[in-house]
Amino acid sequence: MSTKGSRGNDKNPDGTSTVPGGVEFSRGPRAFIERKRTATRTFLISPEVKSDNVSPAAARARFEEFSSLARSIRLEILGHEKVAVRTMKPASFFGSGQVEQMARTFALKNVELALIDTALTPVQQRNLENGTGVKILDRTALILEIFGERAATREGVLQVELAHLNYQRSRLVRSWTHLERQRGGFGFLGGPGETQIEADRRQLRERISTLEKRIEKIRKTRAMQRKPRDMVPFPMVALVGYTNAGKSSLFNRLTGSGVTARDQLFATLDTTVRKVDLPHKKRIILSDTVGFIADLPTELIAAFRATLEEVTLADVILHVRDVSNANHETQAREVMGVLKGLGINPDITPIIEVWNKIDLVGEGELEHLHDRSETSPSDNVLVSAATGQGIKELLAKIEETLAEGSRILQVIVPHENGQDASWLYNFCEVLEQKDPDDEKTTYSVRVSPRHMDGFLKKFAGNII
Ligand SMILES: Nc1nc2c(ncn2[C@@H]2O[C@H](COP(=O)(O)OP(=O)(O)OP(=O)(O)O)[C@@H](O)[C@H]2O)c(=O)[nH]1
Ligand SMILES: [Mg+2]
Repeated sequence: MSTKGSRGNDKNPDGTSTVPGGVEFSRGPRAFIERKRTATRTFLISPEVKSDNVSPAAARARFEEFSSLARSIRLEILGHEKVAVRTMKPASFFGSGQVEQMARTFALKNVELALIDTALTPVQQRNLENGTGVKILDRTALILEIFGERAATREGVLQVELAHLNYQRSRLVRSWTHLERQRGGFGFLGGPGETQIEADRRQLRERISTLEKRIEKIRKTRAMQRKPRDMVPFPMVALVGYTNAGKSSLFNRLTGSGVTARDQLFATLDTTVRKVDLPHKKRIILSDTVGFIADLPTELIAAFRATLEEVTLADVILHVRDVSNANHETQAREVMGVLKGLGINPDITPIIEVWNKIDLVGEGELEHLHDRSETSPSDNVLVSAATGQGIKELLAKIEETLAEGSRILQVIVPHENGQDASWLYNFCEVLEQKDPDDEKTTYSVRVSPRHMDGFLKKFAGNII
């Protein structure tokens, strides 16, 4: 955050410029947390809202998770407290007594930043900053911050920046007021004029639109690269799941590669794809991608659409669950919610649940999981990416699922319809090309359920 009174286009000494809200307008992803030599002195607050009716175990898991989130970037954590909230106050989220108490604690510990595990409205954020005297960030901002630190590829960096800007756009007014206070204004100077805010809005909009165009360009290039000729005929299988569930470990186990897998939230941001041979030599393209989390900011999901394309285009989805985590049921629901938001319909794209980390659960619990798996309506395979247990069964299940849903059809394509033949190569598995003559070729293709509609629209009259 810049505390200089610089407006819109002023350049900072490091070549970045300051934008509305006092946030650096650099080329990299936005940072809400000041980059400085010493780690920011930070205090964590986990509000427990009574009306949310969260079980004690789930509240504990959420508390731990928030702590891990905050610890995954460079901050000096001075404390972490639960604060019981009877009814959420629209003005400041917490009651006034609680805000005063926080102000005392923060002053005593010389806190610079408080992270609150909830989504705050801009008004609540401002009032809390005024009431406690420290900078306040909510869960959304923290997650955006983590993504900002992790983003390594060009696409990742652009996507995170886009998400940051969209988040900021809704907070433009707040940010200005906040900045005024930081400048030590006495109030009589007045806030920025409407014209200035409008100008800043326009500047943000322009930057957002530039970013969207750049991301789209990268996405198109990637879509072309994703389908080199030797990969085209193979079905796509995507790993999805809560962050830290073991997607990358499983990816490595299945493909023999070495993508980063570590005990860290959001270790993976970018998508990796590799070929894998199934037991009967059928080949698939497997993709590893970014993990999900409870209350994943909508700005991030929107910005990461390009990265998540492997998931939306998949023929089969592997939903990896860490069954050794006490909260795995809630996590699974969150993941299904995000998938739904991405437009994935389990009736069209089959989902196999991969119950991972069984090496960490006790014998009794394992038995219980086996029972549950047998009675549950979903397709589940119990595995351990760490020991390799269950991997053979998983591969067999993928093969079975791919075969189940698809149909093999013969279709005649007149040569004048060259694009129709490329459509078959792009969206079906071409098993055979036969009987070519001067005018036409017959194709034998395997069509997955998700492409059946498109296939019938194009070829209904030419099926033999
Ligand atoms: N004991 C055990 N640990 C596992 C297993 N699978 C993954 N892990 C560990 O769990 C942690 C997270 O694994 P990752 O593979 O990075 O998880 P991820 O789902 O890719 O996580 P993000 O990329 O952060 O979303 C790592 O420390 C792994 O070593 C397993 O089957 N058993
Ligand atoms: Mg990963």
